[in-house]
Amino acid sequence: MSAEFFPHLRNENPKTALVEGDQEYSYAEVNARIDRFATGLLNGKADLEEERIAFFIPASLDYVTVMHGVWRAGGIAIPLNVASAVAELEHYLTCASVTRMIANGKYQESLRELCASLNIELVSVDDVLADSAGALPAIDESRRAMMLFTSGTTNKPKGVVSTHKTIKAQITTLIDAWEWTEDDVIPLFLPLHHIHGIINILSCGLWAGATVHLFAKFDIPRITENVIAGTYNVFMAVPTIYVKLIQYFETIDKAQVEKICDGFRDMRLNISGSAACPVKLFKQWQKLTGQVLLERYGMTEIGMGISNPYNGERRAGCVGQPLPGVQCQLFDEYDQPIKEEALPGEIRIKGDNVFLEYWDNPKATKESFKDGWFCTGDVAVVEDGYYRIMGRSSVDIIKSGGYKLSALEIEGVLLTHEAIAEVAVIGVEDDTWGEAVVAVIGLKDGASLTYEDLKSWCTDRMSSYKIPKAIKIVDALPRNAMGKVTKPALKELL
Ligand code: MLC
Ligand code: AMP
Repeated sequence: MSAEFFPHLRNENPKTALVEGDQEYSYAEVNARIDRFATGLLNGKADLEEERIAFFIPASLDYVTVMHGVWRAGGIAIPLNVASAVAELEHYLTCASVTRMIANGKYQESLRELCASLNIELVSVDDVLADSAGALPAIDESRRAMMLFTSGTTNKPKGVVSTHKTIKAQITTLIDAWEWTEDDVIPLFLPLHHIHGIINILSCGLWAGATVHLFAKFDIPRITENVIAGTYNVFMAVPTIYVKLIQYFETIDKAQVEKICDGFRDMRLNISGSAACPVKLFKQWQKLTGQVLLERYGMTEIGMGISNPYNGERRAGCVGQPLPGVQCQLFDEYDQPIKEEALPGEIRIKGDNVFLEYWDNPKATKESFKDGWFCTGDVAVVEDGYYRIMGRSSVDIIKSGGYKLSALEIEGVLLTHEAIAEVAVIGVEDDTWGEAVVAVIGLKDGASLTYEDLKSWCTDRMSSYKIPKAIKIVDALPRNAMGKVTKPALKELL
């Protein structure tokens, strides 16, 4: 990879890059370890030639080592969700034709059977690390670098492939727009299989020469302790995190709340994104902490597209304006660009920030572009120069806790339950999660089902955030004259 990538990751740089528990790692240490890992991956080869290497590792030095090691050795990095049910992983591994899987300890154990059945080599980070760094290939930035899985309007998630150039564009745009510097210190508690955690926090932080504090999960007491100590000056999260912080404030004493809020007040920037930030939440956060949340809009396929300004008016309920280098245009249902304000249309995006392709799926790739524009499926309107997101064009996409979920994927799993004859999954507005997953179920003749039974049945089959939070048993799902289930009508049943 060229030296222009992650310029602070150098052997001579003593600055702290990562903090993990009470361990600190300098850029020099991280860099040397990445080189050793890349060397071990190559194991004598000159270049991995886009071999797909998956990893099942929580936020840690090892995660960073593997991601960058794969990049430097010429592979495609596939970070997997460590909160996935193992049953969910088979699709990712087969879809991407993964040949090697990196996982440590208990994570490795949980994958042993699956990897053996798919003929995937399962190794730990230590197994791969070479004793010293060897020669690494020069990687052209047009080459594929990363594959992230995203749910869509189809049953199974698709692999979104970005190149080194895509990743560079996504990172450098944000570094300029949000004025990242080496002095920044940021906590990272979001999952590391999505761009919010990977690009906006971890990669921007490391590219800028900042310090990133790694947490395996959103550990409110530890994170707020550091907020009080003034450790962080930047904070980025999904709206649910701000809701959970406010809920936490209601459970602790007032003096402590004030200290935490003062810690936030002293930061240079608080960002919300990945799902709509309700105006009520924006105002509550401002009242508590003095911070005017900077809301921005993005997507796995494009990185960040639209953002409120770092300097200037941050408008509640709006996502701001297209970021520099990102072309953004609203289109009507006849594929005509909308030139006037106040008329809603689909957001379409062009620019170096846009992904290359859906892996092994030329049909889906082709269908998602029109005249070179990537069609996001999100509907927005421009008002007084600012974009406001109105929703998605598909009811089958649910955003819950910042996760994009496919109703069809969840329905597909639920339909394998022996008691369920038919099912429709919908997202229902929820103060904490944005939307909560609800399943409307028709049972087989003579069958019965309790919510608790279904929840425990789901636990081995899907990640916790996909499990329906409520079910409604009906005699038959409402259908229109064409015999199709009408999801909006379902909401009225609840
Ligand atoms: C978890 N639970 C949910 C839930 N998720 N309940 C309803 N809806 C959900 N979505 C339940 C669990 O089942 C469990 O219940 C309890 O909450 C605690 O689970 P947990 O996993 O410990 O939850 P928590 O750690 O509090 O998770 C909340 C969260 C997490 C906000 C930290 O959802 C999260 O990390 N979200 C961020 C996802 C993200 O990064 N998205 C960005 C995608 S990129 P019980 O009953 O078992 O106790 C993107 C592009 C862009 O969107 O623009 O950025
Ligand atoms: P993902 O595919 O998981 O990357 O999720 C991307 C989707 O999240 C977008 O297509 C939007 O629907 C949604 N999203 C991201 N940011 C915002 C925001 N600020 N407001 C509303 N929706 C958002």
